[in-house]
Amino acid sequence: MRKTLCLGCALCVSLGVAAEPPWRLWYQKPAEKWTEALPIGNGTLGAMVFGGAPECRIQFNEHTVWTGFPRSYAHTNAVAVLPEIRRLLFAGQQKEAEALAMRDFMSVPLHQEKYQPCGDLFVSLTGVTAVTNYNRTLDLCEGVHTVAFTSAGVRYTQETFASHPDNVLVHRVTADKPGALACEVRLTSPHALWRARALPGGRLALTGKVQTNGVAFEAQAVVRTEGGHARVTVEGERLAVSGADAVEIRWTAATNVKSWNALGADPAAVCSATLSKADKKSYTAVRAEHVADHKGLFDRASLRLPRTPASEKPTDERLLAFRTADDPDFAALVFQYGRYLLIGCSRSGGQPANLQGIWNDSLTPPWDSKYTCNINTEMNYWPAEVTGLAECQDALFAALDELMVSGRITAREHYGARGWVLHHNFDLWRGTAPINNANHGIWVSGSGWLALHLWEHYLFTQDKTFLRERAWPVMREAALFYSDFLVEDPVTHALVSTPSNSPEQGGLVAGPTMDHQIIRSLFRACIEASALLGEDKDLAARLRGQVARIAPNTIGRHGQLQEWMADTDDPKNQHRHVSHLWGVYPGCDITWQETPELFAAARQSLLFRGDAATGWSMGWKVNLWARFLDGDHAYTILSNLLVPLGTVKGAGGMYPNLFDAHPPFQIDGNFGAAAGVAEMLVQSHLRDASGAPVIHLLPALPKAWRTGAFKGLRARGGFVVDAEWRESKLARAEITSLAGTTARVKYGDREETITLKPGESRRWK
Ligand code: FUC
Repeated sequence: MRKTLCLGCALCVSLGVAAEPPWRLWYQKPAEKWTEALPIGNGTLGAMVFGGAPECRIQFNEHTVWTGFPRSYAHTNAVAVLPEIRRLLFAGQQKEAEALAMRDFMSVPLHQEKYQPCGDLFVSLTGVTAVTNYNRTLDLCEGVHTVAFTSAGVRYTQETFASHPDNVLVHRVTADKPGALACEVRLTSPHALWRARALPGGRLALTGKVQTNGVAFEAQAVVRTEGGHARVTVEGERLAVSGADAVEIRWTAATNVKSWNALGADPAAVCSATLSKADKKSYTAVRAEHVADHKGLFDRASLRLPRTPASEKPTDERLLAFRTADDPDFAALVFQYGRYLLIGCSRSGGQPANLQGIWNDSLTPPWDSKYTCNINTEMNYWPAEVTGLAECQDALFAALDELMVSGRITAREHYGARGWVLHHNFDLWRGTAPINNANHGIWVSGSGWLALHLWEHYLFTQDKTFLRERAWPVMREAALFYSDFLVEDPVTHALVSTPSNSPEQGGLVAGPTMDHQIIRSLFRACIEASALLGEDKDLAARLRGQVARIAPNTIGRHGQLQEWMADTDDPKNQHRHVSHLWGVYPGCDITWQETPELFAAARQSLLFRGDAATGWSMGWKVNLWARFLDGDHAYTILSNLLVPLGTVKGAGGMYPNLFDAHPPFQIDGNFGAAAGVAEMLVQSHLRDASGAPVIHLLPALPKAWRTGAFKGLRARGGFVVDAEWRESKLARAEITSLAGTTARVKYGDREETITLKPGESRRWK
């Protein structure tokens, strides 16, 4: 792995700008609301640190605390009504088709389950009253949250972090006066069924159940003290510490979930084993291993944009001022925060990032804090490859293996098809059937879209072993489903996807544009993968025959890209979903190079949809405007996202902790924004005539970013790209190959083909 340097190196010196700023969120008062608290996470445990004084609340999550239990959601023999639903749709009887589908075709049960909070750790400092010189900071580089304040002449410091190597949450309080530290520590839970115990030996345990026949959880904490006179006593359900120089609380949590389809694990045993392993290590060792692990991912990419006096403000004030201040560097902070959040909520061995990542304090979270796959889950992973966090997709890829198993049953029972299918949601129990409502729940492209994430991982890394062993089985069976599922449209004779919908627009139809773009892209990827691997030639031949027959993208009477087969788009429709633009981003079914007329029509559709929208929709539009090579428009939308919620009429924004506001909090907008910043700086989705990726440097640089530099962005073909620019012109770029392949490098009108050996770099001036 190539070593990445911080930008405080030669790059910045040559730019005449200061070293890379400290990537941090910081505040001068404790959090009162959850959306002011700051997130830490290791992919299996997540926590929100409030940083209060005298009492600090740390609300925490464990990734498998969900309502429900293992079950199949497939509707046995739903396929019996499929021909009639299709017939009704082709006959223009949408309402009848939806009514029939609601009756006989939907998931059983109709709704999926909810992601749940686990508990809260409270640390109350004794003797702390009036507080001065208060500061709380989340250091994104180290992944450590710090609170410091003074009370009664004593300076208190608290450090909190989530260690991935040790799977523990750690909170350490120190006082600068020996023996001055006294506190009470307790664990609680918002669930109805829970119990906490304090045990001799500085131990706390919390046990609980989400429901009697479902998930049972346990959290265990160990309280360690420093200082010769420190004492820890049991006070009811609490532990009381006195006379300490420092107090450290390490805690972990686990559930009885063995896997998506089995309960029966022993959470107490898992917690004890985790804590006793960590117990052998000093605080310094646990912290150092955590920081090294976190930096190993975080330091891979960096971005430097012009800093101004506004950049120095506390984060909440900076957010409030962004609209009127000159603060281009705020976008760099949001870019790095997006990367930080992905590291915190999606790691190997954990569940993938849900609608709130891994952070949720509510028993009834919005949209159940589950997985919505008609945009949100995919958007969560948009920054992964391009910003050097490919490993964070491991959790998603593991879930795909499981979804494939449950999705095979749905493919069979609902469509009589081979392969696997996922509709617009899944949960911990890997429900894949259509939920909620026929008009938007029957949408068959979740599996196709997510399978393309595996293909993209191959394109970015050129890892053929991954392609063969991980990607191909999932892609192949996803394609197999659509190959069986597509039917001929009686009017155009094209192959169409039916029944389905253009996400949350226009109800159940035959042939939404988005589906065709996704299925076409998946088929093309499978044809290429089959040739690369020398496997499944017959399937590839069949897909080749079908791909040419899938209903094409078409331009409608308003000059727009049609969202459906019929030219029924309403130019006044400003709905948040822009599904038919999938082919522009994240797909590349429509490009300025290959399909300029469709590209122009897609641009027109985006203009009709407008700028203001929910958080994630603006995140998508930043990426789309970057693909339309319009950096200023991308920046306008990004700027509408980087403001306090409520600033732009009808739009999302951010909470004081820079969580994206749909509203309410939904993490996809954070990831859409981070990916959008990267997409403005480098693109690599096009290919040249030989099939080599085109690395397009600064394709959508906004005027607001006159000067800047980035390091470590990734391009397809296995390249790492660094660049700097001055007065809006590329000053220098360095392209390093990890895979030893060829690329066409493009900046403005200048193009050059480079072929590099693995590890070799090429400078561009
Ligand atoms: C879809 C979107 C909503 C929200 C939800 C989780 O229903 O239309 O805006 O993102 O998913």
